[in-house]
Amino acid sequence: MDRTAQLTARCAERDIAYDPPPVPDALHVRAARVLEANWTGTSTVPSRGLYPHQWSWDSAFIAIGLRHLSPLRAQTELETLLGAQWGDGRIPHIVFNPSVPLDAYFPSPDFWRSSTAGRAAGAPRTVQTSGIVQPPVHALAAWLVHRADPGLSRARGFLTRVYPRLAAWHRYLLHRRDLGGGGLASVVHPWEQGMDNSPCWDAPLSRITPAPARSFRRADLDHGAAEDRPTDLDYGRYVRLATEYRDGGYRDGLGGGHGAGSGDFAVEDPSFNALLIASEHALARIAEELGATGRARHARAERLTAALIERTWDPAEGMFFCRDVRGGGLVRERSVSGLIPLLLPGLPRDISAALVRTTASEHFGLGNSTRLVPSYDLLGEAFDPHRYWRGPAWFNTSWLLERGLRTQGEHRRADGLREAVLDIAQSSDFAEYVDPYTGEACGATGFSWTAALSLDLLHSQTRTTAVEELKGGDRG
Ligand code: 9WN
Repeated sequence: MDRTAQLTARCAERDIAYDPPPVPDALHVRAARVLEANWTGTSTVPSRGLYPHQWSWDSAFIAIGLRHLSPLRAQTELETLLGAQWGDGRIPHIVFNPSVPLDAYFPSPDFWRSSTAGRAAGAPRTVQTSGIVQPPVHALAAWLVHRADPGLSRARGFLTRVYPRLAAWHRYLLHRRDLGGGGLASVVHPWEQGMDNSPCWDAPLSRITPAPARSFRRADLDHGAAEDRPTDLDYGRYVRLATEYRDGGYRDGLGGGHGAGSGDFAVEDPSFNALLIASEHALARIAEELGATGRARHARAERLTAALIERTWDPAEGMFFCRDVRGGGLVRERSVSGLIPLLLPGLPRDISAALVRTTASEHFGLGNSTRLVPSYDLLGEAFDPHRYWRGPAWFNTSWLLERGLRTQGEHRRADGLREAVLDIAQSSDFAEYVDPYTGEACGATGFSWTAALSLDLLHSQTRTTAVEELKGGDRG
């Protein structure tokens, strides 16, 4: 008989009710353990084996969950990342841990050579980083982390210190990365958007000559099954683009010379820009908390929402699509990226209703054929339920969709998605990604953002949304 049963029996003998102490939720305990195991002292690795450094958007998602365990650690997570910001405002997609052997991850610091090749762009001297970026979830994360413990945040001057860096980051994206000239930010490498081998990149990438396979050695295949990962051909193209960007001094813009930023691959992606808009709303709230006005930033967020609709919304398909800035035109591949604008409070009613219908349609199966929304169209020619971003469901996109459905008032659908996330996170041992039909684990387990975002859903009131927290007053 366990201790609770013994105490219950003893109390029953004396005719008194036994009121057991609150038992911490098993999911909470297990998720906290994952984040503890992946904590390095100043930041959290996405996964001990596969990704042994700090990643940019991973850290933002991780901080959003960590705030429920330790607001101080959540602040530190973001401050460590921002400490590696470049002079031109970019936040690098990887901050390398110098104590990790070079061959543990490819491309390693000696490939990126940030402190030399990135000198003109203001790369830091003392820390080695990559030279590309990832989606701007950071201001949103900083605001949510502040809200978890405003007293601690104010005492440490957290927002005062991060605000100028976050503002410079958004300036970089809005000015240096407006490669299409329509007000949106472009990504210049598939790794920048974070959904590395999404079928959305197939057409724009087909213009890139792959680097020879013998010129590099992949480290990811030491940890993951080849059939769950991008192909060698994909990697050849990733390496070519990154090499050219580096050899061009990580310069951005159309101006002459070589470099990915100057030409070959430039795409306006709906989720990258939706996250920029949500983060711009968050920056407005941060400015207000610091005693300034957030009006100009809220207005900019509204203008960006209008630009996103104008440049990437397809009313006939009820979907946002990527815009291939170099090839011209929309890339008509349905990716989960095109559903993420659900997060935006300023979305016109007809667009949000159509987007919800698409999420529940046979292409994504929310609430019917799938357990979690796939990364890519179930009916698409390239769909593969196990290959990375070509079909599997991911937990960061599930969290964004859950928050997005609530933003649009779709609480019943959001409740179902929340339940599925919590259930599958636990049963898959916090997998990196899962089969969207069965929830079977793929890639790494003990994956940090899976643990962090499950914690956030567990702790967040189901009727509030990340974006509501942006609009509401300070309840801290
Ligand atoms: C390249 C760390 C990162 C995530 C990305 C995911 C994967 C890297 C890789 O892992 O990308 O940045 O080596 O495959 O696609 O979204 O941030 O978890």
